[in-house]
Amino acid sequence: MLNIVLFGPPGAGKGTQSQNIIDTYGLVHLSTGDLLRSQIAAGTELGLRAKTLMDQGILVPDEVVIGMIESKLAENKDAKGFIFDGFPRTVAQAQALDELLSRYDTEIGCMVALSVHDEELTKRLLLRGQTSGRSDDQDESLIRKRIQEYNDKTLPVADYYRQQGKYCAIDGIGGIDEIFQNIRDVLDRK
Ligand code: B4P
Repeated sequence: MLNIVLFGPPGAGKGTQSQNIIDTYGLVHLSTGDLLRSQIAAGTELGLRAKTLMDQGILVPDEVVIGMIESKLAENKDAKGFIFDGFPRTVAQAQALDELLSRYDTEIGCMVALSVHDEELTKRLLLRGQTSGRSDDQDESLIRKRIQEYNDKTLPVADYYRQQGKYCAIDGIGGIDEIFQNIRDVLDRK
């Protein structure tokens, strides 16, 4: 079983490269951003609470996203492996993920960390905001808040996996295919 954490700041290319990884390796894609947006679209109470936070560029509480991942793992017991996209975003989420995976006698094989500088992130997200309808991509100050939230709360997650020898850095600047080739080189060694 191959379980991957795809890591990086907002706009680093996680969603984009997840699609390439799923197509090539047949893993189940678990994106907490997508799961939260489907709760919002369905108008659930969880979705309404999440939307208020997401529209301010703030992370949703750990217990909410951990609960969503717990359910998805239970629904996909026969999966070949998982790609976690946008999760874990805090060290508490990373610790919870280890515990959840241990219930299935498995663990994270590697963290693929995409690095992209802030100016490029802002440019990509504003561009996506012109067509995606995502309210969190349309306001530059909100994008700055998301990047700040990433630096404050999410970056320590990289150290968590680095200490376990599972951290692989990938340059997230360049063509989508070129970046994917570099990810493949890492994953094919796993
Ligand atoms: P997410 O949905 O995870 O949004 P994101 O960080 O913007 O990443 P995304 O995957 O969408 O963007 P990508 O880099 O692929 O989270 C949204 C919000 O949900 C968070 O702010 C938070 O509030 C909440 N949330 C989610 N998970 C949470 C958790 N675990 N805990 C707490 N809260 C959570 O792509 C961006 C753009 O760049 C695309 O338009 C793409 O086409 C483009 N792009 C990609 N690669 C490129 C390249 N190589 N060159 C040029 N452009 C490229």
